[in-house]
Amino acid sequence: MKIAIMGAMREEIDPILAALGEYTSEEHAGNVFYSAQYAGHELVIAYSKIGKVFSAITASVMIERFGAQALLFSGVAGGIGKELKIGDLIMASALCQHDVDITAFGHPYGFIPEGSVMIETDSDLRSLAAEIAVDMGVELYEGIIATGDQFVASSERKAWIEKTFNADALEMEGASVACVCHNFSIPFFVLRAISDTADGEAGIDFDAFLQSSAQVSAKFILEMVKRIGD
Ligand code: 4EZ
Repeated sequence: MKIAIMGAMREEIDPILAALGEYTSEEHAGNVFYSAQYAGHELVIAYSKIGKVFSAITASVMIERFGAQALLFSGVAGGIGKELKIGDLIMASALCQHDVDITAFGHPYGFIPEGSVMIETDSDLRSLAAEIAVDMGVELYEGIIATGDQFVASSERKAWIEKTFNADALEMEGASVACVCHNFSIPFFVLRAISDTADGEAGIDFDAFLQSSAQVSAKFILEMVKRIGD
């Protein structure tokens, strides 16, 4: 099976490339796409750059040009719920765009006509992840991830996102990648390790924990690749 692994930042895919050792690379549409064989699968790996637009381009290219049949996102996120600590893993049950606002027309926050506020991730990939978490002896949270083109570093904005979408974590690419995969009917999975808690300290924490949390997420994603199709 051809599996896409994507991150937003170089730091989010570097641990994956390091684990693979050997890969080829090819430039297209402003990204570098790495190809490798791993655990009996063909992989295409890339980081998109930050935000919904860049991540939508990258996911689309992975599917349309590279023939990805499933997509796994690995990266870091800001934690919302009190139980989520820096370094903890959360998989998205569903994702939404917290910065979409056409409420002037009576629509709910996050809604775009002919779309839906929430897009669910693939339930088979979620079940597989839950099994792997047990086997690895790591705690894996599951919840709603809210995406927007903002680095959230404010308790007020964070509280609004939690209240409005019942979200557990927030980041800047998940929902756009979900939208692409949903529209191409490609099963997808979004995993994030917490790098900060999206409050006044978020910038400082993010810089301090980006690498270590990205590594936690990448390690788990590689375990998933090993067990896809078992
Ligand atoms: C976006 N990613 C952060 C990119 C930050 C700095 C140059 C994840 C993330 C995040 N996104 C971690 N913490 C976040 C937060 N508090 N708000 C938004 O996906 C780029």
